[in-house]
Parts: sequence; C-alpha cells; structure tokens
Amino acid sequence: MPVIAYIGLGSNLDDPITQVTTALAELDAVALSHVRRASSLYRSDPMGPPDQPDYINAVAELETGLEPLALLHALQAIEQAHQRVRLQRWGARTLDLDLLLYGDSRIDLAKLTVPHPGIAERNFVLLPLAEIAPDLVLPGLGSLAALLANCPLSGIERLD
Ligand code: ROI
Repeated sequence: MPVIAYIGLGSNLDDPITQVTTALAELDAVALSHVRRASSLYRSDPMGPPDQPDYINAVAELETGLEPLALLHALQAIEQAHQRVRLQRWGARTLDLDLLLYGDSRIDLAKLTVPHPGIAERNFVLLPLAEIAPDLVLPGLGSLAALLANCPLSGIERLD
C-alpha cells in the first residue's frame, strides 16, 4: 500500500537552487515513488554556525511504495550523487534530504527517527510544508498550524 511521505530538501553550496530543483526530479524517479506536490523554494538564514551561506529549502510530498529504510537509502543515494561533502556538524552542505514524515508512523531506529527531530523548531521545514499540506497533523506533535504558530518566522523568504 502506498504511503504519503514528506521530504525536506536543503542546500547552501554549489548553486543551491539547481541542487534542490534537480533533487526534486530525482525524487520523482525513485523506485515505486512519485512527487505529488512540491513547495516553492525558500531562502533561509542558516541554523547552526552563522559563517555559512544562506540555504535554499523546499518540501516535497512523495507517494511511495518503499518501506521507510528503503526510502532512506534512496534519499542517501541521491545525496551521494550530489557529491555531498560534510565538513562540519551543522555546517554547509550541497544537498540534504530529510525524511520528515512517513504516513502516520512514528519510527525510532538508530538510523532513522520519524517525525524528523527538530521539525518543530525549523521554520524552513514548517513553512514549505504548510504551503503544500496546511491541514497536516504530525504524529505525536499535533497540528502543523499549532507548530507554526509557535515557531519564529523570521529569516526566511519564499522565492518566486
Ligand atoms: N539551516 C537552514 N536554514 N536550512 C537547512 O536546510 C539547514 N540544514 C541543516 C542545518 C546545518 C542544521 N542548518 C540549516 O542541516
């Protein structure tokens, strides 16, 4: 049975708009999966060390027949294909793909936590998510609308 998953995309190196746009097409090409909706692109201030470029962020709604870990591995393969280098914890990166939500599931494995931890503090996740799924309720976290109401919305802008 297909499941609706939400994927967070982020990049702040090596032409971030192209990184994220290309990754959306690659997500759509993942086995047993297709992108049903994608948010606009957003420019956001870096969370973490401030001495790094601004990020481009987006969220995709993916219908998938893959199990969570198989989906995670597909996301990691796309990251690798974008020559992801990770020099520093919370530092700059060419492409980050986060499995934010997987249907109604709560997953607590060594390699994978869903809903993605930190989602509630990240306006660069909540805002694009609300653009494509405003009525969402996040397992264990409540409504997206309530999370947004409690998250500062400074340092982010939607691109057109
Ligand atoms: N900051 C922003 N604005 N966007 C991101 O996608 C992002 N990703 C990260 C860290 C380094 C936490 N900061 C970020 O992994």
